[in-house]
Amino acid sequence: MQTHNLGYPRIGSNRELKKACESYWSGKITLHELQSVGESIRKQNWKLQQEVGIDLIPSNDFSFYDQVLDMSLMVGAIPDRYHEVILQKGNNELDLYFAMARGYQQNGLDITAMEMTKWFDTNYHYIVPEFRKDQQFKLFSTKAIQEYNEAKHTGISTKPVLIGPVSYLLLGKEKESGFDRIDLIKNLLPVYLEILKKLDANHVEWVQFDEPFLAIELGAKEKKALHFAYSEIKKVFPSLKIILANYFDCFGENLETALSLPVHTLHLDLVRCPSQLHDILDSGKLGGQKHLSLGLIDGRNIWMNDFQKSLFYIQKAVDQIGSDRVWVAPSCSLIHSPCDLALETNEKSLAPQIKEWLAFAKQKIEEVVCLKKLAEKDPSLEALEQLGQNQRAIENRKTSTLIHNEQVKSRVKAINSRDDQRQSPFSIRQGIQKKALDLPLFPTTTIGSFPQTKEVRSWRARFKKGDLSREDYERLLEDETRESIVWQESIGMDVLVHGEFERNDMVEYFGEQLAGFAFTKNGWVQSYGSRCVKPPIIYGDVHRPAAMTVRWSAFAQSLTDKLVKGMLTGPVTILQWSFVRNDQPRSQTCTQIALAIRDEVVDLEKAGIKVIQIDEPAIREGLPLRKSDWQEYLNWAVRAFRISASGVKDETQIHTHMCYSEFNDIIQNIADMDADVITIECSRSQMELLDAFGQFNYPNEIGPGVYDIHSPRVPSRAEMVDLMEKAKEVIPVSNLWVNPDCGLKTRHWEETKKALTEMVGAAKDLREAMIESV
Ligand code: THG
Ligand code: ZN
Repeated sequence: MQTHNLGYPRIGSNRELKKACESYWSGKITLHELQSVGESIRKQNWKLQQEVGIDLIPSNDFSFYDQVLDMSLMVGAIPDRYHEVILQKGNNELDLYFAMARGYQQNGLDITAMEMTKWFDTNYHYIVPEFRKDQQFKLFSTKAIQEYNEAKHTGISTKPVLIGPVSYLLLGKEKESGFDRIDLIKNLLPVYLEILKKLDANHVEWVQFDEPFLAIELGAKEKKALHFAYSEIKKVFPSLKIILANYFDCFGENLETALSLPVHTLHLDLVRCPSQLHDILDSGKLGGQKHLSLGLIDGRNIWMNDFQKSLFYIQKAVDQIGSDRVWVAPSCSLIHSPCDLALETNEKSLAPQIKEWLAFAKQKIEEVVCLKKLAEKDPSLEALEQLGQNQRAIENRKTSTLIHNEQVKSRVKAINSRDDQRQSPFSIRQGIQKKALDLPLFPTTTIGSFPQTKEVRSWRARFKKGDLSREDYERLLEDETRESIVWQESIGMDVLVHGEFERNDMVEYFGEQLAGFAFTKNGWVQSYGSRCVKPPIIYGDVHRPAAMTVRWSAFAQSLTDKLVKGMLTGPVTILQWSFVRNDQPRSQTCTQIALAIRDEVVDLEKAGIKVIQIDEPAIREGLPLRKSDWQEYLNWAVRAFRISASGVKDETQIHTHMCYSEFNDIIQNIADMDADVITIECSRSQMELLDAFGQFNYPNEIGPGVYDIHSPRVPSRAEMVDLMEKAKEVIPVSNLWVNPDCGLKTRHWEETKKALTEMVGAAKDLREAMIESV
């Protein structure tokens, strides 16, 4: 039996890489200094895994920005618009790479970044490869080979990790019509062979190919491409040992395809799909050669492994195929885990009793090694002791009084069919709200957050450190809020927001105030590029001990006669962006959060807030990978939102907000959420998205984002009028709102003020045009 790891977090346990990249981008350190930070992180990760005792350690799992972009650079899939950058930057590969990731505005060039999208059902975003009809590939960057050699110099023979050629193509996007990107496999494969040839020349023994699309329904063409690619590789490199990794779900209907590929080892995610071990062993199709890598340690969550359960699976595999053909591993790459639990020493945010139940990346690889030791014939006393400790912690978690709250459980049980219904249907509510709120046509609003300036961040940092008293901190926040309210009034905004200056992350902020949540000081996980999130940990039954946002919303409302919108994060998004307990179904946890948010909504209404937004940007990304599992998820997710929104009177207007377009396939479910108003992102797709809403006859009100907040560019009044004119063609005028397409937290005040002033002007123009046309 052997152990291996699929990938180690590269951001650094103190976010060294994030800091180095951002310093390099702002010109504070040199390229050379950045390179040496990368080198030191790689070395540390290799050494750490070696010391823990991992048999086969990955390389090329490091990345300065994203592993898919790394692959694009390796196979030379560089969109034409970056050729100017190559000319300016000579052969500086990393600057080209960052230009592709972040765009390039220098020396008279203004080149847009490549698109970014979610990596399967994670909160990690990758850079989408762009393909053209006549796409050519050629070996460009030799990163995988360099890193393999670098590790070898430190005395470690690593296993380079590459995104498999089929998944790499499927991850990309066709940038023109008239071809199917999977057909590019013939062009692409020779470059993969070239990479392998160079690795082979350096005596590589193992290569890991990630083909996570094996967890999703594949067509005949994709299956054929898999056969083609891996047969060719086998032909050219008959003795190369390939580990083919699938993760995040079952092989399912792709199992036969996977079993028929000429690879040395298949990696299975036994956390997401434990039943597949049985399916494979009993299929009779594994043959007498193939090895199995058992992904037993959860790479997507922070809970300690249940050794006894894992040993059961290991034993089963060993019994049937023999110990020599079994690997023990994490379920997927550990980039989705925080780095090191040992850094969490603050007992206030993470109680020692809870910490005892957790494992971060470093602890997870220790678990992998410990499982191997325990599965050996005569485990050492030390290993047995660890097993005992593990069992005690698992038992203690099952029975802990910290987790279970009977009141919460019985409240969930008592939910009835009226609790997820507003008092009247929308058609009636709309009239009541029009009267109660007295808004003009094309009402203007924003999504909630205003710029979080350096000052605002520094107040919070000082307050958290204890360098600023609570009174002083709150006074500063009140001043900032007052200023924002006065300014919104001055430009004639219709529905104001308080600005959310008191908040850090939109999930963390609520997690910090809800019972059943714990948090870390340093549990960072990469979200995209240098950006990280610190997901809260939901360990127990969730409830809301006290009002969370009422103080700030009520304060803001007290400053103005205009409407101030209350701002909440919805239950599905809180669930999706947290580490969720694994001892009950996610739907159960989501319902508990929904009740807590419902309490907040009701309290906001009591405090005189008449418009309340419950953000659900993550509802789409929570979709299971396989379409056949969608409906079940959508049923409970939509119900959770409705529970959170339905405790109020008809005249209270509930808004929701979603980012990232692509709603076409779930539009019925979005309508079923029954929010009175939905604001959506669609300025980048020039209102294409609205066609879906129009064709569907979306019944409720909509605010199609009229400008892209992801760029500092100030949009003109005329172009926003234009976009709304397009919206008018598909949505009734009485249902339309005017707003930007997302929160303004990451923008600066200067461009925010200009853009919103233009936006309010655009709404005015639209109203005047309506009067003239009567
Ligand atoms: N919160 C959470 N998850 C998310 C988002 C979020 N996932 C999807 C999307 N938004 C990801 N986008 C971002 C955008 C910015 C940052 C992180 C994820 C970001 N992070 C700061 C950083 O890395 O410097 C740290 C934030 C902090 O100090 O708390 O800017 O909004 N949960
Ligand atoms: Zn958004």
